Amino acid sequence: MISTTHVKVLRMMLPLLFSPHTERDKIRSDSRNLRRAELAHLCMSECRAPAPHQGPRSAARRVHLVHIVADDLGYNDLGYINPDLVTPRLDALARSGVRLDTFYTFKTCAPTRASMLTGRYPFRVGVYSNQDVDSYGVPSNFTMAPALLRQIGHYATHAVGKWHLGFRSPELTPTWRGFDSFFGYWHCCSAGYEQRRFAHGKHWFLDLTNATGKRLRPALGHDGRYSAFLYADEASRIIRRHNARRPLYLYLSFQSVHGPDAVPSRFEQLYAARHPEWSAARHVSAGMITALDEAVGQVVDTLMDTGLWDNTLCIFNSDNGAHWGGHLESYSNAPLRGAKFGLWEGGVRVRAFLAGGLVYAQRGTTWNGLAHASDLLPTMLAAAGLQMPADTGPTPMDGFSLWEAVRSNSTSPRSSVVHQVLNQFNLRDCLGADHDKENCGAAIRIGKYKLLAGYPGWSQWAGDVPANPAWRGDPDWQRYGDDVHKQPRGDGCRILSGDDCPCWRSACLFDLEADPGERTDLSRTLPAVTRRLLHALRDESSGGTQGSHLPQGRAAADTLALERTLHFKHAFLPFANFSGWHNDARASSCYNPLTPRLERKLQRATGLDPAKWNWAVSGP
Ligand SMILES: [Ca+2]
Repeated sequence: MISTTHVKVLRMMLPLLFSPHTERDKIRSDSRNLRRAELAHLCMSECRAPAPHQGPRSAARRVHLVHIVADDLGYNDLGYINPDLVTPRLDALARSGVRLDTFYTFKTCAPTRASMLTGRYPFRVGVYSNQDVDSYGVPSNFTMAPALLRQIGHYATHAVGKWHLGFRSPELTPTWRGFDSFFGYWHCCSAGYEQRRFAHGKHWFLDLTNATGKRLRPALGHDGRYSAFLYADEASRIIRRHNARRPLYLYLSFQSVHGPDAVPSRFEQLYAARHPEWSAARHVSAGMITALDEAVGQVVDTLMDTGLWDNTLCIFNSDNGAHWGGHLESYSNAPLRGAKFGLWEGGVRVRAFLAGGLVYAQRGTTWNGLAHASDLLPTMLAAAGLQMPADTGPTPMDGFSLWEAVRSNSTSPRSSVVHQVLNQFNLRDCLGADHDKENCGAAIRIGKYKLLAGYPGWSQWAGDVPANPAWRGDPDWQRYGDDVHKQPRGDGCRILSGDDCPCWRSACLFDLEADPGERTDLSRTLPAVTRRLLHALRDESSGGTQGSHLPQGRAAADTLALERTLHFKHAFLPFANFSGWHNDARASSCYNPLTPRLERKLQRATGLDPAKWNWAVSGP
């Protein structure tokens, strides 16, 4: 129930008192950023732009589904948008497929992933923030994409890379959610070369698991391999071993280009040679994007070499916008406003495209229809010729199939996007002792209008490449460092008083067709539109699902896992035998390599025997 306090706060956050912005700068067109021909020589494997030998295949045939997710990739951070960047393979894929020009995600990782795999808005599955899956996960009474595809399409289902949808109890992990196999990490933040998660000071654990069915093994011996190629190699291995007579669903979720920033030197050197005027940090971050590009190219090559590509729908998207904290000269959402962790377009509007033989007839087109991460599951099913079952969970499906609209280049079936709601579940977090501003905002887009209420996140237009040198001396940015869980402090927003917070005392309204950079607040100019969107947002806010909503009987296991984890000083540990992974005495810094020698010492110190770590319980 909503308490009196919550009602008061809702009233405070959503008053119809308007204070328009006066800026009327026009957004820059990104058409200027057509990729330069001079980069063509950098194409690996002759930029194998997929060119199917035949037209689109019948959905009745085996349709392979390959979903490639980049982490924190900025809106301005692909070569076909920004010619400063070298991404020949992704450019070729986008140009040989259908670019989704108005594609939205959530503002952070886990909720977007919840949407992609359940077909619902994150709040509809109880995931309001990353913290919701740190503590719990997507409730197991929602059927995820791999389980659906396995049940109704007899798909082989494999997940590689980042999970970040719960690991506290086995029912929350990939191979209990319908994947035949999983090779990757449970949590939010692995690293380029070291597959482990740093948590709370000096405590760390290895976060790389190799799961087949209900058998889970720690994936040892991979430290030192760069994550993009580690996961591309695993994806390629799965593709090569796949029996092509069966449809394949591959969910490939890269660690790239999430921090910490690290990349093989050849990528860094590429940019050092091309852009000596850039900082060393920028050489690394740009190199990470090019490494991602090469890894995606490797996977596509394997799909082509094995003959699967011609009957594949390949989806590529980022999970949220780029963040700039600690990366002052790195990633860019230009010309959009804001960044990851925020509800401005820079946090939630990302690059996405469809590729593969299934979109052969539409190759080279851009589809401008409104699209959201929750649409990907219904779209995949439609592309595969499968009917969505009636019962896939306790809340309604939010996603729409975009398949026919994309194929016919017609209007989107979607007319609105709910970016975030405000209800007792996320207000509880934002009014807590920590006053977590990140959870104190809501936003909705209906047609061309977008309304933001509460705290929308860091509210500037930064991230152009190269970064504004003036920021380098900003102490707020300096302090921000690499803590990706906090907003830059430079926004001046004092949330309890509402001072200097755009959209806090009065909701903001923007016309995204005329003003995609969200520079001109129209809330006073168009009060009727503002009221309509406020009412819609309030209606949606009443439909949220409680976080930590776990089915009865599962909650006990989850609570146990959480308690045991807390016992180990908040180190995020897998649910099974995690005492064996605790080694705080030997870990002195965040990302020290887990060398074979350290690995052996760890095993001796803990009695860990990976061969005995196979742990299975009865599945659902
Ligand atoms: Ca992310």
